[in-house]
Amino acid sequence: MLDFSHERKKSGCKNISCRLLLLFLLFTSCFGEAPGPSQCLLEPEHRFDCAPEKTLNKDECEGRGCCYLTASDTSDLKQPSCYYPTNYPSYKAVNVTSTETGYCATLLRSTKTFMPKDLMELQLEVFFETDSRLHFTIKNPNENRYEVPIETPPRVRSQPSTMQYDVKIITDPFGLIISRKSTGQILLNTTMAPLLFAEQFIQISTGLSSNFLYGLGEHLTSLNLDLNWTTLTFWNRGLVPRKDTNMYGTHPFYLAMEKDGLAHGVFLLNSNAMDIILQPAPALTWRTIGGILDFYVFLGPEPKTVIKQYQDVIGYPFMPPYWGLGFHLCRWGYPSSNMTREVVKKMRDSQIPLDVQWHDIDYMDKFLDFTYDPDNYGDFPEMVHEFHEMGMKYVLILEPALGLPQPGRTYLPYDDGLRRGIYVTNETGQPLVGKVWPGLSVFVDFTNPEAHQWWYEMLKEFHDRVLFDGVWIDKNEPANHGYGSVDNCPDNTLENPPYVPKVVGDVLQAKTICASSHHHLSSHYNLHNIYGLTQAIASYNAMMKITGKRPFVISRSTFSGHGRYAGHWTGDIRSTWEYLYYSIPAILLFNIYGAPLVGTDICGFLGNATEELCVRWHQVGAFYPFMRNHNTHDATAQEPYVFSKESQKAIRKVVLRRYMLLPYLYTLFHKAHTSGDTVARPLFVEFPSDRNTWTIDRQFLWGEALYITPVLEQGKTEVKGYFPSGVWYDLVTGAGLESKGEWFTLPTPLDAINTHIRGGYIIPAQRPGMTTEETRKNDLRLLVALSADGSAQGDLYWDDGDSLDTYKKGDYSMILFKAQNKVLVNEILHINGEAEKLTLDYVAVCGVHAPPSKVLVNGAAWEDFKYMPGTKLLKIEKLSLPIGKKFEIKWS
Ligand code: MIG
Repeated sequence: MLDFSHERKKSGCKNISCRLLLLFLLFTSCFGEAPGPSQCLLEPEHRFDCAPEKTLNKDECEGRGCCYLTASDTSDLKQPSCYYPTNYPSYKAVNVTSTETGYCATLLRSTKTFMPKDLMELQLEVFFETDSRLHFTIKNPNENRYEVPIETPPRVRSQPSTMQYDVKIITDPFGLIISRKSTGQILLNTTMAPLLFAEQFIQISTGLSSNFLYGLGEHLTSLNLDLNWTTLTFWNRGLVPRKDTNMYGTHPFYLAMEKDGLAHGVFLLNSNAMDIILQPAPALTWRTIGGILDFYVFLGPEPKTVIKQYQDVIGYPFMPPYWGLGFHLCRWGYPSSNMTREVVKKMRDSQIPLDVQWHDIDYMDKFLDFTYDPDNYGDFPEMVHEFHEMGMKYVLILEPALGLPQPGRTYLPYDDGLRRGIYVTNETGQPLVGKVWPGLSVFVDFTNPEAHQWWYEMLKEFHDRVLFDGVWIDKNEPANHGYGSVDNCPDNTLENPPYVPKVVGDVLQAKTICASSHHHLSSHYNLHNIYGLTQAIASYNAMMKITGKRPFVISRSTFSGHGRYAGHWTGDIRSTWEYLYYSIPAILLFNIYGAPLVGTDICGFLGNATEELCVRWHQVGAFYPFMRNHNTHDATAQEPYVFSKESQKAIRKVVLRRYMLLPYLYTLFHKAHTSGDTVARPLFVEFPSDRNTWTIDRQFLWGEALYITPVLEQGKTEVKGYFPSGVWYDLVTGAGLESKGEWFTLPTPLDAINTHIRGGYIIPAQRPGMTTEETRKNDLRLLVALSADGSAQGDLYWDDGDSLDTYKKGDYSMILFKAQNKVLVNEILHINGEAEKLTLDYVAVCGVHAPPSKVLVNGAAWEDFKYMPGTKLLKIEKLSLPIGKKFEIKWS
């Protein structure tokens, strides 16, 4: 939830006023003194940029007390030409004291930096929150600065003896060194470069434990980040994703591998415009232009636990409705309700499952929220009703910007919002006016509780007319088609800060609203990056209240903690093979950020997708946690049915495979929701001690057990895939692949994608139907993948699929499956409701080495089994065993 009260957490430090102390410090160091040669003797990769805001010549650089390199010295590297000497003045820690929860110290600076308004006094507080979570803040003790208003856990003191970390405070110059007790590995070391903390410029650097770093999205990157002088910029922006630009979302969290396969994570809870600079030392610099330094360090020690510990702070993901995991279809440019009906009809005729039909802005009347086009969508409510009759759901788009009423027309939502004062305002206190789809538009301020109430009422009133099931919130960076506002922005330090992160367009106002515009909680300058999050929270809560069911919200803009309320799609990607590849790291990273319901537009959004690309993209997309095909209005159609019969067949095959696996996928979402697990999972998260996995991002897992190896290149009918040590069974044939941690070349014709079950696991599955509603009524299947020693296990979470808090209320079933010594049994941990109707029909056991002569089901001989000697697959059929009653299946 948003913390509207905006109260600061109480400081654990006694209010030691350090002003007195300041008097005793001698201001002897002289600003502008050139450093001596020895202080400039630093390896190129250890040089930290002393000219972040502009290029400096030698005199200017040395004038600010830094070391200068001529162009020829820097030509071969991307290292900075002006960098800090080793003795660049920083802060000094005084009054370092132990407190009830950690440490406390005052940080004093005696020499001003090149940035205006240095804070000469700061307060450091270190909190030992849990054994594996350390929290520290650096802020102004004399005046409150903006802090991100998201709810974070209360501070509980850890027992020092069980703490996994050691904290060292270096006093002069000030630095913090955090290390892992068990190995001595340094995890965070801020002594590599000076700390700067000015009114609008805060910078702190750390060394990194290895070159393997993950996170810091949203950016278009591979899974592990490139440390060769990379700048990652955070200022949410609606822009076609490109490398090296700020994008839709902000997640200032990274996970880092340590040399021995252990992992830790660091989260900077700060929502101001920011650059994070990676350099090959390896080192990282956070450079933000507001707020405070609010850091969390997670000790893991496994990647899995790091991710969970991060989510302990930002919140676990919401539980999506079951239908949300089905196939979704959308495009910009459905001209009418009748044409949309056609689309659904053609999908049905093609026998490809479809759960959710969507609409883009086409349904709206003059692009206004909460309206529909009376001419082309006059029977809009009826259309939605028909989709429901077919067992489908319906999702529509909404914008955070409201059009001003056209002359001579009224637009009640706007009037109501105006009356209630829920718009972002400008310098003069009037609603700020920008330009978006409807033309002149105002922006809803979702940091205002009144706006949440208004949003709920508007959605409710519209929902009374049109029974939509979910909402798609777009352009909530927020996007403005112009710069700042139609009345320009004032000239002040928020609009033109002394340092502007490397945003596209060079200014903060680029394609968004004025930085100094006002929100209920603070300035847009501070709140910009959480705009999408606040709209997601409002939408989630509104839908929950309206439907009384689990909300389904998909948002373009995101911030840390987003996954608690909504999912995400990765925006306006191009229909190219390159973007198909980038979709994999993108979905894996959002899973690491605790927002597992994520996908990219299947076949790509911009440009014309070729048939081959589209088939391959559906194959990958069938394994996105959120699966939607969406397209822009001026590209050629890419709904599955527009393609040849063979291509449709290939797409049908993979969508059916997804539907078959939904019980497993749903169980993974339950685990994400209740314990901060990932759904789509990078290989290294499961196999951290196998270094080969650390860079694998063309293959990925669902949970622990399902491994996906797609073709991502044009014209290829085979693919090279890495398989960690163990046995992996082909999901289709059941054939085992034994790996010692090797690369294999897998034949993969156009109608195939490789899916393997990891030996040792059991996957619950179901006979697929044309919708999730239909599928959920079908018999269950168990896919048993025996490990080398002949054992396996898995589980199933099941409930009604859309009620709120089923887990909390006990309205669910949780069933374990275990195979060992040629016996498969279930163990009923909890049974309630829907699962009582489910029956198990079919069991496939992979890795049965000797042909069984008999099968016993609950002690009685069973005739319906087949053994395939070639693949060592045992199929046991026609079981019809109630899943909620104990069973035992034996083969020998
Ligand atoms: O300015 O609503 O990312 O999915 O189709 C473009 C039209 C606005 C951007 C979204 C895209 C959507 C489009 N929107």
